[in-house]
Amino acid sequence: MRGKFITVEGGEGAGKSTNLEFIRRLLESEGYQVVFTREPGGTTLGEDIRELLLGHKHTGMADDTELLLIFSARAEHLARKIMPALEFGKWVLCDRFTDASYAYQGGGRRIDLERIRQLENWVQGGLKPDLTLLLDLPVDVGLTRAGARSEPDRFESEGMVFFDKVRNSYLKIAAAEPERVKVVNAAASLEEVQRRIEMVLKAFFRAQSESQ
Ligand code: Z5A
Repeated sequence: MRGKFITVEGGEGAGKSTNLEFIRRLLESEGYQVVFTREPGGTTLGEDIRELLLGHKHTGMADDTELLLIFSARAEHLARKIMPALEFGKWVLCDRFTDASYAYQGGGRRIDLERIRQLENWVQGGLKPDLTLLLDLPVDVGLTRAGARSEPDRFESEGMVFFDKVRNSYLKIAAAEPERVKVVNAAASLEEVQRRIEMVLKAFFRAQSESQ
């Protein structure tokens, strides 16, 4: 049986890295084989593209270039890693996916959403995550958390207005697809965030076993 595809999304400092390991352990404790990966990246070629996107060598790259690089990395990721794993029955846990393109390139950079949809259809051919956890928190809280870390990358160097647009885009996606996208209040304590994540995942596991 085909595996399930779970993605985790959120703005700056939302706690994706902090919670991904927790999610992986929950999936493994249910007996699923998990492939853990990220975007942009996930393959050798994809990680090279990630360096181009996040590094400061190409500051000021055209918005369309950015979008096309992201979807190039995604095409490679799907062909080499995600699809083979799902077809083998493994569960794929991915740190960001196409919702991030709608939020950052669509919302943040104001690229026409229809263009993004065309690329999504071309590259993914109908594949969507089965479940997306959206870690949501006010932009200023996230930036304060993220600010405590190392040198900002090319995206992290954007300002409040950009991240507000990103957050609003993510929330619009969640409102449009409530079955797939589950919003978790990431401004809460880590214990509370993980309690909510666990509730969402347990409900998802139950739905899987009922549908078998
Ligand atoms: N991007 C794009 O534009 N388009 C696309 O299609 C895709 C991506 C796929 C790389 O993402 C960039 O790519 C991203 C968008 C763009 N740009 N940005 N920015 P990334 O996922 O690698 O980078 P990131 O968003 O900066 O994620 P991160 O660095 O891994 O941050 P995080 O995972 O959200 O946060 P964290 O490191 O887990 O937590 C931040 C701090 O908060 C840390 O000190 C934690 O200990 C603390 N924390 C976490 N949770 C809590 C709670 N609950 N309470 C208190 N403190 C907490």
